[in-house]
Amino acid sequence: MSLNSSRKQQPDVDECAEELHGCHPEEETCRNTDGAYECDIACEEGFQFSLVLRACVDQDECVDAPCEPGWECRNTVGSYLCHELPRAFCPAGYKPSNGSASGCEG
Ligand SMILES: [Ca+2]
Repeated sequence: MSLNSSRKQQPDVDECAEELHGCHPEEETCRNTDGAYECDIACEEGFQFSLVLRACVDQDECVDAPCEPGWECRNTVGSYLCHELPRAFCPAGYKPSNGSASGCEG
């Protein structure tokens, strides 16, 4: 039995969750991998570590749709903005709605 095959049979240990990692808590973020773990650069808020670039890059918060309905999300470097969308002018008895084709609902 080779070392490689015996390793595969062992369940992966999450060193990050178990606090078994050697990452520097203030400068690095522990990331569990299959059979090991890695220490990524800890990024400032609004940035995320890119495995491809090995650097902190802007996080696109808009993918999580953080703005209220009727507000448009615009990603910025290090943050994001919510812009209120122009509201439809609706006849009396109707209120603006983003879900309907006319932009109004009863
Ligand atoms: Ca951003």
